[in-house]
Amino acid sequence: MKKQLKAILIIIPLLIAVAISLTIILPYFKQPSHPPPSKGLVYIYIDSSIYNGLTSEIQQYETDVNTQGYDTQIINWTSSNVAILKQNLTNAYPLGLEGAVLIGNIPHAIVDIWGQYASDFYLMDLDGQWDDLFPPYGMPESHSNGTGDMYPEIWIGRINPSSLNNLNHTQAYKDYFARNHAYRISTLTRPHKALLYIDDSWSQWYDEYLSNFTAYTDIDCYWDNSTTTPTNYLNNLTQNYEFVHILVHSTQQDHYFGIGNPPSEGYVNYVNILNTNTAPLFYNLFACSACDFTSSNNLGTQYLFSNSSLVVVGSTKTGGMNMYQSFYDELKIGKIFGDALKTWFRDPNYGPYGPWFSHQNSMGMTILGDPLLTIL
Ligand SMILES: [Ca+2]
Ligand SMILES: [Ca+2]
Repeated sequence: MKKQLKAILIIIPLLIAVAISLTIILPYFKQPSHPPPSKGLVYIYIDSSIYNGLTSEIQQYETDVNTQGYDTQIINWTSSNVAILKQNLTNAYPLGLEGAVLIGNIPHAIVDIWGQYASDFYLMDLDGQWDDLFPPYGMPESHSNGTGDMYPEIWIGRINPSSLNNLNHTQAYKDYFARNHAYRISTLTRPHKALLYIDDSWSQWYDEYLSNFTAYTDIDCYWDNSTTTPTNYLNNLTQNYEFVHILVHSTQQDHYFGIGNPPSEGYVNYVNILNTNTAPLFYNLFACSACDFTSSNNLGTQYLFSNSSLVVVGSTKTGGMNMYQSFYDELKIGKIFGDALKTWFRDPNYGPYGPWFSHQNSMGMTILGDPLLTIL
């Protein structure tokens, strides 16, 4: 018995020691878990003249986009030639390019299709044909399928405060990237609530707009003609909304409320946006030319570099996103802004194959801000 007891007393600690050792050692022999497949490739172009001042911001941004699941490439860009930029994007498409973020003065195309305007759609449609047929050369007048189609293959977003003469550009970049990171790590948040603001010319269809705004269930909708005024709108911009969609007449620098020119209810201009303590994070401006980023102090850029703003969707020309369910259906399920806009372009009611009026209204669509963000 004594021998047996001795043996047990020796074996038990031995077994315990082996068990402890195995729990420490075994994990090292486990098959490494596979990382999730990449969501694709994102090119981050940065204007070489501002790169050195923003290296830590760009590094953080790239890390955040990697964390989101994308492969990235930072491209220190010097050329002012938009054709070279487009070739660069076209070359990357077979490598899995999903889209590009353009930071600073990265070239843009001017097209001459239903007016002359800056077109980021030109950079998004990589396999369609854009023909420059008539002088002045340098502005395509014709968009066709070519050997591909007229749909966008990739998305584009611009982060560039340089059209504004009323704030410090370096600080504007730093603030933008700080809040972009803050949003991504959930230290910048808003209640999941939206403002739908419909001025007089569109108010009769308010119920359709409201039903198309599918990304939100909690929506404050203003559509009564005498309620929708500059003062009321600016006051609403200080409220704690996550998203604002506005339908209002506009130029690059002024929203026109009411009817006529001068507008019966007055203006909201870029100075008003600059001086308002805006709270929302995201804007969709159905407001002609408000996102013409080539125009000094354009409204879209002013919204983007105000307070907490992260993304402004709008048009560089007349039009914008009129009916919009396909866009908001995508945002609702957590798609990024870039993909949501790409899907909207494929909606048979809008985009390049839609009826001519919707088609021409969609040609100037652009994203100011980070196209990789989601509302979820
Ligand atoms: Ca295409
Ligand atoms: Ca009104």
